[in-house]
Amino acid sequence: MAEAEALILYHFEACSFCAVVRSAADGLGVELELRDIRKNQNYARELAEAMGRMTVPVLHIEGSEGDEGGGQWLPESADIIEYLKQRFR
Ligand SMILES: N[C@@H](CCC(=O)N[C@@H](CS)C(=O)NCC(=O)O)C(=O)O
Repeated sequence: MAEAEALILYHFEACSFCAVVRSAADGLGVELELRDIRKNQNYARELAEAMGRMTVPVLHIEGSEGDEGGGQWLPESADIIEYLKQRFR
């Protein structure tokens, strides 16, 4: 992972799609910063501002190479898992 890169998962505990992503990340040994949108209104606001909707999971890839600010926001559990597998398997 690039030095200043952060992988941030917007999620909430009871969300089954989020659980699948958390479990896949665990299995790959990838540490995600978890932002629970039901426990923290600031996280909910960040997600709404970035995505225009509140569907989780969403992976925010912050500070990646070539990033011109804002990072990349990746929705859809299957796409997030595929991204993690491509990078970390
Ligand atoms: N196809 C999506 C489905 C995600 C989904 O349905 N998430 C639910 C929680 S488990 C959700 O955020 N629902 C609230 C909403 O869409 O506003 C995925 O696989 O990530």
